[in-house]
Amino acid sequence: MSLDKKIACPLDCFDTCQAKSTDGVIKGSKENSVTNGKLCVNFASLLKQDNLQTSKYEGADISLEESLNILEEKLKTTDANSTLFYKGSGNLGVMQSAPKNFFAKHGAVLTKGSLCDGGGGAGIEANRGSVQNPPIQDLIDSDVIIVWGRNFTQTSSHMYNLVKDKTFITIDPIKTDIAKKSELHLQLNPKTDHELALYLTRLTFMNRLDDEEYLEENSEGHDWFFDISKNRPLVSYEATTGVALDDAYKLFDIIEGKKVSMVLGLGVQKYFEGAQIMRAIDGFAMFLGIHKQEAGGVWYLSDSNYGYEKQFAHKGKNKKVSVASLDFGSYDLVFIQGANPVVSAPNTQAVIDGLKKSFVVYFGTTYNETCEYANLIIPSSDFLCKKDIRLSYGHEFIAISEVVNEASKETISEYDLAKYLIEKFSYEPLKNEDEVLDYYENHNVEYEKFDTFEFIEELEVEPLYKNKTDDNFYLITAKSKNSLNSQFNNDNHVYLHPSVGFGDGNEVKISSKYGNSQFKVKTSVDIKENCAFFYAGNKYVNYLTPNKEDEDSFSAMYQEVLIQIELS
Ligand SMILES: Nc1nc2c(c(=O)[nH]1)N[C@H]1C(S)=C(S)[C@@H](COP(=O)(O)OP(=O)(O)OC[C@H]3O[C@@H](n4cnc5c(=O)[nH]c(N)nc54)[C@H](O)[C@@H]3O)O[C@H]1N2
Ligand SMILES: Nc1nc2c(c(=O)[nH]1)N[C@H]1C(S)=C(S)[C@@H](COP(=O)(O)OP(=O)(O)OC[C@H]3O[C@@H](n4cnc5c(=O)[nH]c(N)nc54)[C@H](O)[C@@H]3O)O[C@H]1N2
Ligand code: SF4
Ligand SMILES: [Mo]
Repeated sequence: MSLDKKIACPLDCFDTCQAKSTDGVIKGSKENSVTNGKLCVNFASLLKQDNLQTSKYEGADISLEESLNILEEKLKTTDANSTLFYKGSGNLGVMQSAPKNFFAKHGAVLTKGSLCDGGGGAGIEANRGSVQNPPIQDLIDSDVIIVWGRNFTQTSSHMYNLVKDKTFITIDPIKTDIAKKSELHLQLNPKTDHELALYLTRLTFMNRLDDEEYLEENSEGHDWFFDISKNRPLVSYEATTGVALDDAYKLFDIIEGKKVSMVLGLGVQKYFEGAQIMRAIDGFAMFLGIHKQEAGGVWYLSDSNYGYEKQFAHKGKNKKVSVASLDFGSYDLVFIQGANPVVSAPNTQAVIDGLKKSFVVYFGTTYNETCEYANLIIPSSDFLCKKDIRLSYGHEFIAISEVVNEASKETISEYDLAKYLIEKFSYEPLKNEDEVLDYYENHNVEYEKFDTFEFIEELEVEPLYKNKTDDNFYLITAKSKNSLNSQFNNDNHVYLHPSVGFGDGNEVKISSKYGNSQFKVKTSVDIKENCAFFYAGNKYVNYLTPNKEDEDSFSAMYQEVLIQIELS
């Protein structure tokens, strides 16, 4: 008789799929209603991937034992204040947090903020106290879904599958796949989402769709928020957002009397004032009464740890630096786990210059671009060899991983590496692995609607369009179906609308005030004329992006930039 083993997809993705292995054959689980028996192309790539099998020191193969000795020695001879722990999201299992426990106890410098959803999360938290998604059934039970700054069909294909027959409205500068399936596409100018939210709030009032009594009882500051929306004539909103009044009215024709959901993504918040922009959008949703319905609601990247006690938490007085603006070069020892900052972090040139100045330890599963600058490489055991649990930022289900394959003796899991170091330094031991996993498996988190919704009462957002000329472009990046951030199949093209004067195959030099790089052009009518589009994971796009933090959450703001394009 065959025995199924559970496998959680470890990839950084809303869907958090549950797979299973039966006699060595891996398939999506049918018991998990979001996975519903299917896995995706990125999971297939993950299974086929060439994983690191040997440690390397200054380019030469060494044994795991030797590499751990070098690591220990380096940690002992380097001032903890000059040691940086940097963790990415290559694997989102809960056990990935074990090494941070060691580095926290060691007194190393840690990071704060995010390369991902930080600004938007700070905005929702300011409005509602926490970033939690409603139960997935509420999405399934809604009639109309407004997809706002999210590449819904690509970045959460399983969640999309559950609702694919609904009526969609998409708000995105790019004609994405979901925009093409939508009854209405508002192809707004980048970084005008807060203005569109105010414009729509105004129209909500004009259409008498707001509920004064509900707002009085459940929120604070709605009158202020409404006042801001009244400060400008509708035609001025039309001009800056690029959304015609007729189209804005259409939105209300579609949603009137319907149960409405909003599915929000990263696109709206990749800017300096990302939190304020998100507060305005979420404020519009509240003004419209989305939270008062028995179905529907607002979905973003929820805080997947919400309601859980962090099992590897250590309360230390560690210095924390912004992940968006840190300088690798100011540390003597940099430990990088599950990340590829040379491609994924902002300002690639600054990342490379910094890494060259310090002793870099890379702990990961694959040889990526960052490994080129690593002095020591330690191979992590791959996900099929590790016990783990994945919490989800898309929906409320968790996924479980059992050990399917035996790990090679030359690789080590995150938990075992942390345990090893903690023993060597005689720090307080980690919680037992099974105890940690049991906790997550058995702890239920309920969705709690907010107590009081706090509207943003003043908005101060510096528009990018102020400095936009006919000669420069907005920079847009979005995830690709065939890659997971910098993992798997990278596409290094720049995509431009055919009307802007560059042809397919043209070689161009693109520059911003942060740097420049060469790209090959592909044209597409799906790209708004004033935008240059790149897939996340493009090896060169982050030469152009700012290594600066947003105003609220120490997080990256990849799109707070205008770029110039010339033939090279
Ligand atoms: N296949 C696949 N799935 C993934 C990932 C992957 O790499 N590949 N990555 C995972 C990760 S790490 C994350 S964080 C999530 C993110 O998933 P999403 O939230 O979908 O993030 P993005 O694809 O970055 O951007 C979403 C959309 O925002 C639009 N956009 C850009 N600028 C603006 C703007 O100013 N206003 C508006 N309204 N829209 C704008 C873009 O055109 C894009 O369609 O996806 C996860 N899922
Ligand atoms: N311009 C631009 N830049 C972006 C984005 C964007 O939209 N535009 N998106 C941003 C977002 S949303 C995110 S989340 C970040 C992601 O940025 P990162 O967190 O740096 O993610 P990746 O670049 O995918 O690199 C992950 C690495 O983790 C390693 N890995 C995989 N599995 C394991 C494991 O089990 N253990 C260990 N130790 N290592 C493992 C792999 O070798 C892989 O190279 O990128 C951000 N960068
Ligand atoms: S959709 Fe996301 S969670 Fe599901 S298998 Fe693909 S990458 Fe993994
Ligand atoms: Mo992300």
